This record gives sequence, C-alpha cells and structure tokens, in this order.
Amino acid sequence: MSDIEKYRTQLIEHGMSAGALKFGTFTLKSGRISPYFFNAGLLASGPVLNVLCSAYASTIAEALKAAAAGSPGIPQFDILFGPAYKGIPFAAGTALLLHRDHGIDVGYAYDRKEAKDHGEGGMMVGAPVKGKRVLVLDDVATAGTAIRGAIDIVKREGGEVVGAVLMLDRQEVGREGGNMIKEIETLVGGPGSVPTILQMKHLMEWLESHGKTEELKSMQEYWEKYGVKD
Ligand code: OMP
Repeated sequence: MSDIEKYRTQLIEHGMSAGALKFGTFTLKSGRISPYFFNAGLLASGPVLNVLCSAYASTIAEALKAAAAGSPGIPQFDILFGPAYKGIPFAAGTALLLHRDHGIDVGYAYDRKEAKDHGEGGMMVGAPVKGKRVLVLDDVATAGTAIRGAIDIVKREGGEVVGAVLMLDRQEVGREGGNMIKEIETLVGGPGSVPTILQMKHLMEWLESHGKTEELKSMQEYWEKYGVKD
C-alpha cells in the first residue's frame, strides 16, 4: 500500500471517529441535498492533523514530481495559501511537513476575514504573495465556489496561482456545468494542477469494504444526480 493510500484510509477513519465525516441528510452551500458531509473543521487534534498534513504534503510532492517529469501535475511554487479559517492550520502544518519529510521549502500565507486597519494592516498574514507563485490549499470542493474565492484573493494580492490542492474532491458537476476539477484546473495551472487527497469514490469504496450498504446506496443515488461522468 502506498503512503497516500494509507493516509486516505486513516483520514476516513479519523474523520468518522471525530464526527467530521457524517452520513445522513445535509443541505450544501450549493443548495444540493447530500447524503454525506465532511466538516474538516473537526479534524482538530494532533494525531488527525498529522495524518491530514502528511497526506497534503505527499500529494503535493507527488504532483510536483509528476510535473517535473513532464506529466500532468503542479509546477514549482513559492507559497502555500490556506484560506481563513479552516485552511490556516492545514497550510502551516503542510509547509512544515513539506520541509521535514520531503525537503521542499515554501512559505505559507493566509487571509483575514476582516481587514486590519492598524499596525501592518491589510487582509493577508504570513509570507507576502505579491509576485510569487502560489499553491492554494483548501478542504472540500463541491461546485467549486469556495476554491474560486480563495484563488481570487491571491490574485487580488498580486500572486500567481499555479495550482490548488484539496482534501476532498466530491467529484461533482461544477458551477459551469462541467467537471468541477477541470474547471478549476483551467483557471490555474492546467491539467493535473488540482490534485486531491480523497475523492468521493474513495469514501464509497470504504463504505463498501465495511458493509455499509444503506449509506453506499444513498451515495450512488446522489452521484447519479450530481457526479461527474467523465
Ligand atoms: P463549493 O463552494 O460548492 O465548492 O463547496 C465547498 C464548501 O462547502 C466548503 O468550503 C465547505 O464550506 C462546504 N462543504 C463542506 O465543508 N463539506 C462538504 O462535504 C460539503 C460542503 C458543501 O457545502 O458543499
């Protein structure tokens, strides 16, 4: 089993025991009614952060390697941007592990929800993104609205967004009616520039291997309605 496969299983299991990954009936930001919800804000302990940030760091390292070898992936970047609030600890932890475990040294930055009007002022904290190549790190993407917002913040601050990394790609139709990931890739660094740790299919595989047939059936029905078919 590869590192990333190991992290995926650990992340699903930590998500279940922390109450972050839930099955039931949930209304999403996009208005879709979903049989599951992954609240990354509840991935909030040392052991879980270790798994999640290790998974982000491995996913980024693999995608950098792929691009360097001429395959779809993420190009070199200078700064990891974690949008407020949930992205902040994740970006910091991932920058630390990229350095410690992969020998990849990048800065990290995050935004404020409200602009500061004294002291250093502004909307941004951490490494300055102006004129830098930035990788956006986010938790969950459904229709792609939240990740577009994070990309816009970096661009507004003068950074060049070369890619994005996600914890969970729900593999759904995007705002423009196509494959959400492809829509975002077009906005940033092209094919392979938006790698993800988990996809909805991994959650379904996990449900199947644990005999959770009711949950799996609801997931399949939801996917028929909103899943990307290409
Ligand atoms: P989109 O903006 O439609 O891509 O939805 C992504 C955002 O929805 C995330 O940033 C979360 O705020 C929230 N979300 C989750 O956190 N987990 C889910 O499983 C689903 C959603 C969601 O509302 O779609």
